Amino acid sequence: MSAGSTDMSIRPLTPAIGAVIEGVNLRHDLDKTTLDRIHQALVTHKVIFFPRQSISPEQQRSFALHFGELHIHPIMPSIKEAAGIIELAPTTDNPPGTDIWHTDVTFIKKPPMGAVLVAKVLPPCGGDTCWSSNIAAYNALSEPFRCFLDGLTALHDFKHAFKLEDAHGDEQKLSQATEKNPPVVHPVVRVHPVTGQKGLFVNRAFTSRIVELSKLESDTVLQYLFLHCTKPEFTVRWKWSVGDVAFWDNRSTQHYALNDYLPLGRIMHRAAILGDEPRGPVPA
Ligand SMILES: O=C(O)CCC(=O)C(=O)O
Ligand SMILES: [Fe+2]
Repeated sequence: MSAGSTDMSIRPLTPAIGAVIEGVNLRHDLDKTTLDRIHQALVTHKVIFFPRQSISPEQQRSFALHFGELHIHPIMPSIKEAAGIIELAPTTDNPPGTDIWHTDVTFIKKPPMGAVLVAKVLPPCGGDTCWSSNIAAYNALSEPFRCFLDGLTALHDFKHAFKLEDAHGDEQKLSQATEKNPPVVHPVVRVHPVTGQKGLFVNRAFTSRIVELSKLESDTVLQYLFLHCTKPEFTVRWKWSVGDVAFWDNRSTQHYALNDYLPLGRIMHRAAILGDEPRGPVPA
């Protein structure tokens, strides 16, 4: 069945980031107009929420594939029902690694343009997720500081974030993944490929070093930027219900999954959609 976009409504949650989309059924095949409107809402609001959709892994995969190929994670296996969908199901013995502000998979040359996350099992309360707009964060900086950052590049490193426990103690898997994913360089300020807006493109999980600065300068500037990006004015916080779907623009945001529910269970399914190579404001 095909679903049109006539009933689709978009309700912004904050001026900087986040909107709720209703009147669209992600279980159906969506027509081009609807998909275009969803993509436009994604770029404008940076994270969009579709409440209580309850889509299957196959439907999640089909929806995500409208926007690009899915990323296959080097150490997090796909679920058996759908290649490219990973399950996040932390336990006390295997706590989540996502309670840190991060942009997904920036350790590759062409990081995901976005990701689609579905809530499968939730604790009675807790387990919210926060997103932050890197564009709002950039715009709030002073002009001289923005100019300084515009000319810089930074290393993003798989091994900065992933440790042995993330590979379930499998040393070989981790060392192979580390070898296959050497550090990559991205601009510190990214020009959004759709809107041309500038946004910060560094994150605490993967950005290890600003290339053009001394180690001390780099550490100091990065610590400031990591903190600055999480100013509440740039953020939105989502309280999940089972079946909710979040779709974020991974080119212009970071996110943080609150780890406040263990030992209770929380299961999420994520599809990360491959994107383009980040471009900076100053030609390389
Ligand atoms: O569990 C969540 O809410 C988000 C986890 C996360 O960082 C991700 O799916 O990329
Ligand atoms: Fe993430």
